[in-house]
Amino acid sequence: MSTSSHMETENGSTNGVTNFFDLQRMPHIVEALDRNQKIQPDILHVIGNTPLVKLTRIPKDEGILCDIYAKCEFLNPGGSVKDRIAYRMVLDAEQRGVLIPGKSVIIEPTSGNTGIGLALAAAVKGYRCIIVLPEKMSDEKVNTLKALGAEIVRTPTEAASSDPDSNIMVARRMAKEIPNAVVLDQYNNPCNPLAHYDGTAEEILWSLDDEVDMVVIGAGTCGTISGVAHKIKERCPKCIVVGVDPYGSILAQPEELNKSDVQFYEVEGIGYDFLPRSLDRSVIDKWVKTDDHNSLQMSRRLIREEGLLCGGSSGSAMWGAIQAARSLKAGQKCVVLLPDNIRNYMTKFISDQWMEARNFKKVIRNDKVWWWEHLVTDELFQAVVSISNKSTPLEALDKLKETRAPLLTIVNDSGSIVGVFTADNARQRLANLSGSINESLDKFTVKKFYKVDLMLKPTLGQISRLLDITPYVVVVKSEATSQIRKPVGMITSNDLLIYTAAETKHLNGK
Ligand code: P1T
Repeated sequence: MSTSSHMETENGSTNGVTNFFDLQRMPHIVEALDRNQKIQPDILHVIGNTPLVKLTRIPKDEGILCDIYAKCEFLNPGGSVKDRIAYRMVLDAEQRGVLIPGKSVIIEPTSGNTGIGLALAAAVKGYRCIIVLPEKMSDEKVNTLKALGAEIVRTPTEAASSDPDSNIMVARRMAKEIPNAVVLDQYNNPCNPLAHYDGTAEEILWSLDDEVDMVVIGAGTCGTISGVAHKIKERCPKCIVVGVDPYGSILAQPEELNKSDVQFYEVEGIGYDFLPRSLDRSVIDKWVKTDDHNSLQMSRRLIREEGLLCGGSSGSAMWGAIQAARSLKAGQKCVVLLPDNIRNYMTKFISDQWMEARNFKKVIRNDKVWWWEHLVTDELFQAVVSISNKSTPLEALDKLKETRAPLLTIVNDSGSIVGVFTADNARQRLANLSGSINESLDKFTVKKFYKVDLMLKPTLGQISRLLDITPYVVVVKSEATSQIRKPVGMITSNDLLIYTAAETKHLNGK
C-alpha cells in the first residue's frame, strides 16, 4: 500500500511546508480569472471560475439592507464546490508521485460530493476509484458516482466517525487491504483549504474588487471556510467570516462537546462529530446554527424565487446569511456560498411529499376528494406480522412464506419497531450487494421506511401523499411515557382504494 503522507503523518504539507495553515508559503495554482478560453483540454479544466450572482428577491423580502451575492459552486462540472479540492488533491498527489495513473486506486470517505469530484478526475485520468459513504447520502449521488465508474461502499449513518463501521474507518481499512490504494484524505490534506485559498477566495475578491464585508459558508471538512477565510483576511481584514453548522454537529461549539449533541439531521455535507484538521477556528468570526426545516425551506426558496438550482446545504448557508447580514448596512456586501446542485436531491427535498413526510412543509389540502381530512381508523389498515430483531434472515424468510404477508415488522425486546423486512430488499441484498443469508438480520433490515403514529391522528390525505413516494406505510402506536412505538398495521394504495370505495358506496346509500 502507498498512502498519501497527509493521512498517516503530522507532516501534511506540500513541498516541505510543515505548518498546515501556512497557505501563503505553499506552491500556488491560481487560474486566470476569465472565462474567455475557447476550448478546454478536458472537463477538469472547467472546475472553478463559478459566477457570483446578486440575489434580488429573498434579501428584500427578509428586510436585509446590504447586498447579498451567491457564489454558485453548484455550477461546477461535478455539481459541487468539492470538485475543486478533489482535482487539487489529485494533482498534488500525482506531482509528489503518490498517485500513479493506471496503477493507484483512489479510496475516499466522503458525504458524496468529494467522491463525485474524485470519480470525475478518476474517469478522465483513468484511475480505479472506490467511494465510501454513509447510508444517509442520496441515491442520486450514488447513481452519479456509479455512472462515473466509481465503486461504492455504504456505511451505517449512525456510526460515529471513530467507530470501526464509519466511512472514515472503513476507507482506512480498505486502503490497507487493497494494493496501491491511496486515501487522499480531505480531512487532513492541506490541498483542501489551499484549493479555496487559491481559487474560490481569489474569484470572490476579484468579482467584488476586494471589497467584501461578510462571507457566509457552511462547515463540513471546513476546507472551504478555512481556505477562503485565510485569503480574505489577508486582503480584506475587516471582512466578517461566518460559519454555518447544523444542530447535531459539534463544529461550532467543540468546547461544549456533549455526546447527546451529536444527532441525526437531513442536510448532507455539513456538520461533524469531530474536528477535522482542515478547520482553522481562528479565522472564523461567528457561527450560526441551523436546522433542517429552515435550511430546506430556504433551499426551495433559492430555487423558486432566485432560480438557483442548488442543494440543501445552500439553504443552510443562505438562512445563516440572513441571520448574520442583519448587522450590515446598505451598500455593504455579503457573499454566501452555495455548495451543491439540485441534482443530488431530486427524490429528497425537491419532492413536496418528502418534505411533508418530515413536517418540513404542510400537507397540501385536496378539496376534490371527500376523504382527504378523514382520520385513519383500524378498518383501513391490514394487520402486520412482527419478528424479533434477534431472528435470523432465514427465519424471517420462513415467516414471510408461512404468512404470505407483504412485509414483516422487526421489533426489539420492548416491542418497539426497529425496521422492516421485505422480500424486495432481501433479494436486492443477495443479488446486487453479494450479501449472504447467513449475515445478521440487521443487514437485511430496511431502516428508511415511512410510518404514521395513530396517536398523532394521521389523515387519509397524509397517507395518500406518503403512498406517492413509498409502496407501504407502517402504522405504529406510540406510548405517551416512553419511546416505544408498537407496529399495529400497514397501508398500501390497495387498502386506501378499497376502504374509500366502500365508504363512497356507503355514503351513496348503495
Ligand atoms: O467540506 P467543506 O469544505 O466544509 O464543505 C462543506 C459542504 C457543504 N455542502 C455540501 C453539499 C458538501 O458536500 C460539503 C462537503 N462535502 C464533503 C465533505 C464531501 O465529502 O463531499
